[in-house]
Amino acid sequence: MLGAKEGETKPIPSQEKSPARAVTQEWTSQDAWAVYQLPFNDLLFRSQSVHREHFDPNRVQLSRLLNIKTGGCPEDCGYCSQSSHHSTAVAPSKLMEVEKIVAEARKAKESGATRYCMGAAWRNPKPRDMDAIVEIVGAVKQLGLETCLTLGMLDRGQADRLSAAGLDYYNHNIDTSESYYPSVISTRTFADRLDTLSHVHEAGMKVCCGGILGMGESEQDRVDMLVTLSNLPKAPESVPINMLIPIAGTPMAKAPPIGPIEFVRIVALARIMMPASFVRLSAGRSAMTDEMQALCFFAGANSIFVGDTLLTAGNPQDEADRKLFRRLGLEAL
Ligand code: SAM
Ligand code: DTB
Ligand code: SF4
Repeated sequence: MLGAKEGETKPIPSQEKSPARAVTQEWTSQDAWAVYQLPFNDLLFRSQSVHREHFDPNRVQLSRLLNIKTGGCPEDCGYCSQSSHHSTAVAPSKLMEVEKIVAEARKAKESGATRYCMGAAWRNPKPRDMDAIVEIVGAVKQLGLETCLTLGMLDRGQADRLSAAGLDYYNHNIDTSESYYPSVISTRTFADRLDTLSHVHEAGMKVCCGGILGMGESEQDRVDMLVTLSNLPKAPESVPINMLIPIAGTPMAKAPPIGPIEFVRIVALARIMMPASFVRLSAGRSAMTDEMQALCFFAGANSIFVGDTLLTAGNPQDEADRKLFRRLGLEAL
C-alpha cells in the first residue's frame, strides 16, 4: 500500500471480520482489489498460508497438452495463432486419429504427467465429431490419465455425453474481465462462455477455467476476472493463469507485456480467492525466469504444463523443468 505509514495495516473489508473464510465465500470487486494491492510481502505471506491449508506446498501437478485439431478456427480471439481471422504461421489440420493421440498420451504418462489435456481449434464441436471425441476420452482414460478437453462451446447434450464418457475436466477460459472481453473477441460473448461453463458444471464434470494476462487489460480487469471465476456457482477446480505469448500476425502481437510483480500478484490473489483450486502457471513460462516461476509457486501456483509445445507455441524443455524442480525442491504431485 503506497503512501501508508510504517507499520500501518490497511483493514481489508469483511476479511478482517471473518478470518476463517469459507471456500465458497462471495467476493466483491472492492474486497478483491484491497487484497491485490496489499504490500507484496503481506500478499504473498497470506497466499502461501492459504496454500498450505489446502495443499502440500512443495508438490506441483503436471499436465500435458496436445492439439488434436489445429488452426482454421472461425472465432477471432485476438491472441490466438489458430484463428482464421489472422495471418499466422499455423497451418490448419484435420482431427488427429485416435491411435496417434493415444501414442502421445502414453509418452506423456511416461514423462510423469497425470492429466492429459487435448485442445481443438473449434468454435464448438459439430454433432459428427462427437463419436470420435467420446472414443478419444475412453482411450486416454484407459491409460490411467485424468482427461481434459477444450473444444470451444458445448450445449448441454454435448456436456452430458462427455461426462458419461468419463471426461474429468473441461477447459473453457473466460480469458479476461467481462468489460474487457469485447476488446479481445467479437465472435462470441462473455455470456456465451458462462453458458458453456454452467453446462459443464451441471453435467457433473470438473471445470478448468482461467484467463490470459498481458493483453492490454488494466489491473482492475485482471482482478475482476478472478472475481467472476471465484463467484461461479462452484469455483473452477482448475484455474489456468496464462501469460500472453505474443504471436506474429495476431492483433495482440505487440501488446505491452505484463510486469512479473503484477503477474505474481494475480497468482497470489487467485490462490487466496480460490483456496482449494489448482492454480496453473500456464502459457508463457518460456519467457519467465526461474526466479519469477519460483515466486509464482510461492504465491500458490501448483500446476504447470510440461512438454516443449503447448498447442502451437513453445514451452520449457523437460530438462529445464527438471532442473527448476531440483533447484526449488519441488516434486510432481
Ligand atoms: N478453441 C477452444 C477455446 O477457445 O476454448 C480451445 C483452445 S484455446 C487455444 C485455449 C486457451 O488457450 C484460450 O482460451 C486462451 O486462454 C489460451 N491461449 C490461446 N492462445 C494463447 C496465447 N497466445 N497466449 C496465452 N494463452 C493463449
Ligand atoms: C489454457 O488455459 N492454456 C492452454 C490450455 N488452456 C488449453 C493453452 C495455451 C496455449 C498457448 C498458445 C499456443 O500454444 O498456441
Ligand atoms: Fe479458436 Fe480457441 Fe483460438 Fe479462439 S482461442 S481462435 S476459439 S482456437
